[in-house]
Amino acid sequence: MRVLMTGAAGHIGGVLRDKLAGRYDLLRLSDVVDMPSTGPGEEFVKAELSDMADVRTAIEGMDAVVHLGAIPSEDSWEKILPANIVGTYNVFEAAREAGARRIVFASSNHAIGFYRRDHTIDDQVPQRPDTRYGLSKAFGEDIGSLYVDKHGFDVMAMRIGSFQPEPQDARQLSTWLSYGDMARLVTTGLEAPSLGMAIVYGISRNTRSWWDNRRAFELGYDPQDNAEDFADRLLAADPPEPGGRVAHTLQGGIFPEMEYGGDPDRL
Ligand code: 15L
Repeated sequence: MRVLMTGAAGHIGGVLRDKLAGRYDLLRLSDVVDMPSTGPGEEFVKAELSDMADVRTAIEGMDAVVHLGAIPSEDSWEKILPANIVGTYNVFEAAREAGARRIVFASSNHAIGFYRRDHTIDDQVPQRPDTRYGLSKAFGEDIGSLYVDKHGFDVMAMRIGSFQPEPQDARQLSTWLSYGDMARLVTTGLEAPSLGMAIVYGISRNTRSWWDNRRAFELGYDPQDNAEDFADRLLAADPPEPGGRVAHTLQGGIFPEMEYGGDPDRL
């Protein structure tokens, strides 16, 4: 299998390069910035995702795409629109043209960030984006659905929680995704016989998860890490969030609170 990874110079891309080394026939890396070196089985194609010609060149000859390239947090509409929305459209459309019908898409928990923490949600709930960034991730899930239905794609949209070497705060006891489990989830998306439109949660096997990840488990995802292993140390340093604030009540944390600042009990 020949795999294109967009956004390969980012945090997730760097970890996946390391974990996936040698697993596929070719790992083609793309990013808008130059990458200093490539390893065995890798090649680099520079691409600005909002430029369709660049994306066509990057995707030529590929069987599958791991689409990570995006602005990775909340930003202005002027930045989110070309990078995350036009860029994601271009990746799907160029993949259709090239016959690369499997896409593993880095969605985010911010596509559903307005759900309350006392509400466990699964892959079937309506999206509740919490920012322009979250809206762009909801768009990526929706274009995935369109290309599955209309063009027979297999798509996995990973609603990634908090991708860190270790959980950093009390919220991440629920949202943490370890480096190893990220690689396990991406390889599930690339290698499961059939996906259809699979929405999964990008989290480790966290005891305090707010997300019912049965769809990922059905596909074969077998996470090995659990944020609970860090709970004692973390909670001693960072006591449980008290509620009363939007950021402490809703799943998206600080994101739904941005430009809102209202009463969490209205939600
Ligand atoms: C994300 O989607 C962001 O890329 C990351 O920076 C974190 O904010 C993460 O979500 C999170 O919710 O912890």
